[in-house]
Amino acid sequence: PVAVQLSDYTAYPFEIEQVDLRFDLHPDATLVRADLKIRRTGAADAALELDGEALELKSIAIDGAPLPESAYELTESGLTLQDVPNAFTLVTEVEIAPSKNTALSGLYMSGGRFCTQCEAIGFRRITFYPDRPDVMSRFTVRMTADKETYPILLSNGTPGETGDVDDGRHFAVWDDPHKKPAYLFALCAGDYDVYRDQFTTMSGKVIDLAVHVDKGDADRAAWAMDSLKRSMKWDEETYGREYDLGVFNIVAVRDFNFGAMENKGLNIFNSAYVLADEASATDADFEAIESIVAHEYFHNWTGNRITCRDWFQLCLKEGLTVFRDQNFSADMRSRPVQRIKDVIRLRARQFAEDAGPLAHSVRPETYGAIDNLYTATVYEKGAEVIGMLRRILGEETYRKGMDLYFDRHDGQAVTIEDFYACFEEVSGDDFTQFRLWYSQAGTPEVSVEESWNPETREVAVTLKQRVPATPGQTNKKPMLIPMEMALIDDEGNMAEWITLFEDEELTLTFDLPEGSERPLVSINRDFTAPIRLKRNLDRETQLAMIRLETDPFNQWDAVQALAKQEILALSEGSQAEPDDALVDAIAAAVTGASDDPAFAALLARLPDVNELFLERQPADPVALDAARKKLQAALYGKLRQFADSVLGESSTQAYDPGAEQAGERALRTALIGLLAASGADEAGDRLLSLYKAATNMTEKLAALRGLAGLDGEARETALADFEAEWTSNPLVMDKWFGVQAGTGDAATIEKLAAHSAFDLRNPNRVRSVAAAFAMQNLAGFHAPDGSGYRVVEDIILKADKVNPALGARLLTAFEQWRSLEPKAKAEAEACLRRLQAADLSKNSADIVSRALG
Ligand code: DPP
Ligand code: ZN
Repeated sequence: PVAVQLSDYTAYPFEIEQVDLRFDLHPDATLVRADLKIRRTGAADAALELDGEALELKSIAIDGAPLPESAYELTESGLTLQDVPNAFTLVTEVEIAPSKNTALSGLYMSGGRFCTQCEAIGFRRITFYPDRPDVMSRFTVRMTADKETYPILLSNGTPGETGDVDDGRHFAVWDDPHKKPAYLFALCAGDYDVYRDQFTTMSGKVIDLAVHVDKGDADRAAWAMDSLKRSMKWDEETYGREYDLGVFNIVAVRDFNFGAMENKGLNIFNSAYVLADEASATDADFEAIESIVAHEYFHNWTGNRITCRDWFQLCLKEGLTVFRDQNFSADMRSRPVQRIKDVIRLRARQFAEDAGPLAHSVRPETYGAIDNLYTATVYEKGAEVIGMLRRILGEETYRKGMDLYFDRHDGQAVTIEDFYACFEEVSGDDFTQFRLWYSQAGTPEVSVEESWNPETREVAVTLKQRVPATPGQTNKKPMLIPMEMALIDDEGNMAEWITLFEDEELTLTFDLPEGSERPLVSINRDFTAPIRLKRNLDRETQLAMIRLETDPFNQWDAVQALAKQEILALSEGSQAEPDDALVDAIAAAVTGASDDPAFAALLARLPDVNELFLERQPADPVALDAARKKLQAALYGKLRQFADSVLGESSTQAYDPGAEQAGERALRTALIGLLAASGADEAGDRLLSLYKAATNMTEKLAALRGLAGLDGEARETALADFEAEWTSNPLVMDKWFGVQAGTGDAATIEKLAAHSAFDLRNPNRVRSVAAAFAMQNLAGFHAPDGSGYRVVEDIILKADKVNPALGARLLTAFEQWRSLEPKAKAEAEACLRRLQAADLSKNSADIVSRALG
C-alpha cells in the first residue's frame, strides 16, 4: 500500500460553498443525491477530484446538464472530472446498501436503525465528495424514510421542515449553519426512546438536549444527560466556550467502532458509553460515560469549530480534547486519583506502543491506513504534551493562548504550528524545542543520580535524558522536559520548583541551612512529563518516600516501584517469597489511606503485567502473572482483618455514582481482587457470597471476575447465574464474556467464541472476548505453546473480513512480540507470518507489516 506523507500536503483547488444532500432511506438500497456548489480557488487547469467508495453512480450533471461517460473518470476510489468551469453546481445521485455495510463506516444499519460514522474517511462511502478535513462547507440534509419504522429522523444542525410523503413515508430537513468537514456529517433514523432536558447557556440561550436510546432504556440515559449538562457548564467556566446551536442530540448505537463520535450537534455513541444504572453498570462505566460525554462535547470547539488541516494533525483535536476531558473528570472527582488513573492507562498502553514496532510520533509524518492512527500515542501522549505546555506557561497564560487560538482560527482547518503560534505570541516563548514532543517517538528516559554532602549540606541531583530509537528514528535530539520537583524533610516541603530540562544532562545543586538532614528529592511530581524515570534508590529511601512524599502521585508511585521490583524478583526466581517488611509497608500504606478509600484502592492495586512488561526484557508474562499473584496473596495475608472489616459492612446508603461512594466501592473491589488472588481455601465460597450479596454491578462484577479466575463449583454457579439474569442485556453480557476472557486460557476463548451470543458483527462483543484476552490477559495470550495466538488469529481472520477497523485494532495486541521470552516470541512471529500470508484488509495488513518490519 502507498503511504500518505505529511510533506505532500497541498490545498484542495476548489471551495465547496454549499452541500445539499437528499437521502431516500431504504436498508438495502438508499439513494443519495448531492448538490455541490463549487468554486475554483486553485489552478485554472486543476481537475475536480472527488473521493467515492462502494457507490453506484446513477446520474451526474453539471449546472443541470447530464454528463456523458466520457466527461469523467470513475475508479474504485473516486471520480475525476478534468475540465470543469470556475463556478458550477455538480449534482450526483448514487445508490448505497446500508444493510450490507458491516465495516460500520459510512451509512449503516444497527439494531434496525440507520446511523453513520464518517471519521476519518467514511463520508466517501455515502457520496462523491472531497473527503478531507480541510474542505469545510455548509450542509443541508433532507431525508425520507418509512414513518412507522423510522419515526425519528436526525442530522446535524437545526431541525427544519417535516411532513408526510406518499407510501407511508415521511421527511425531515436539517440545516447546519456552521461550516464543517465531511467527517463531522451524521444522520440517524429509527425508533428510539428519548430522554430530554434543557441547558441554559451563559448568555441565556436555552438548548434542547436529547439522548436517543433503545426502546425501554430511557431511564438508563439519565447519567449521560447529567454528564452532558455538567460538561456544557464546565466548558463555559473553564474555557469560556458556549454551545452554538439550539439543539444537541446524542444517539446510542449498539454496533460502533469508536467509543463515540463528535458529529456537529449530533453525537453518536457506542451504547456502552451512554447507558448506565446501578444494577447494570459499574462505577468504571459511570466514570467512562462522564468522561466520554465530556470528550465529545468538548470537541465542539476543539475539533469542530476549529478542525485539522489534514489527518496528520489528529492530535490537534484529540490530544487537546483528551486533556480537556481529563481535567473535567479531575474537577468532578479527585484530582490526584484521576491523575493516577490517567498515568496507569498511559503506562500500560502508550508506553508499550512507544516501545514497540508500532511506535510513532504524536504527529506522525506518514501513514498507511488512517484508521490505524487513532492510537494511545495520538490521544494519551498528545494529552500529556498539552499538560506540559500548560505547566510551562501557567494556567493564566495557557488560557490566554487558548482564547487567542479560538479567536484566530474559528471556522478553520489548522495545524499544530498554528496552535503553537498562539502560545508563542501570548507568552513570548519559543516552543521550537518543545515541539519535538510531536515529531520524536519513544518515551524519554531520565536517569537520576543524587548526592549529599553532610559537611557542606549540599544536595546535588544530576539528570540525564535519552530518547530510545524507534522505527525510522535512530538519532534523537534532547527534549524539553518540564518536571516539577521538591525537596522534602520530615516536616514537609522545603522547596518546590519546576525544572525545564532541555540538555542531555543537567545538575542541580542546593545548599541547605545548618542542621539540615539529607532531604528526599521529589522528581516529576504529579507525573509532570510522560517519561520513564530511572532512579536507583535504596530500599530505605523508597520506604521513606512512601511515608514522606507530599505529592500523592509520587507517594502512590513509590509503592508501585517497590511492588514492581518485588514482582520482578519473584518472577525471575531470585527470590522465592515476598519480603515480609515490604509487604508490611504496602499494607500499611493501604490501611493508612483508608480515610481516602479511592486512593487506598489504588495503593492496593499492584502493577499489572502490561506495566511490568517493559521493565525487563525479554518479558515472561506467565512468570510475571504468577509472581504478581504471589505478591497479591501475601498482601491479602497482611490485610485480611482490614479486608474482613471493609467487606463486612455492606452499604445501607442509596446508590450514588458520584466520587465519594465510588471510592468506597473501589476499595471494596480492590480487596475482592486480592481475596481472589489469595489462594485461600475459603476464597471461592467467600466470593460467591459476596457475589450474591452485592447490590450493585461494581461489586457483583468484581466478585464474578474473582470467581472466573478460580476453578470449581462456585465459579460455575456464579457464571450461570449471571448469564441467566442478564442474557437479554448485551452490555452486561459483554462483561460476562470479558471476565472469562480476562482470566481464562485459549480453550476458554474457543468456548466463548463458539457461544451462540458471540457476534462477529458487534465490535463490543468481539472486543469483550478477543481484546479482553489479548490485551488484558497477557499470561493467557502469550502462552508459550502459541495456543493464545492461534485462537486470537482465528477470530481476527473472521472479524477482519467483516470489519477491517476492528481486525486491525485487535492485531495491535501483537505489538510487543519482539520483547517476549523465546518460546512465545517464536510462536508470535509464526502467527504474524501466517497472518501476513493471509488475505487481510488494508488496515490489518498495515499493522502486520509494521509489526514484523
Ligand atoms: N470519536 C473519536 C473521538 O472522539 C474520534 N474523533 O475521539
Ligand atoms: Zn476525540
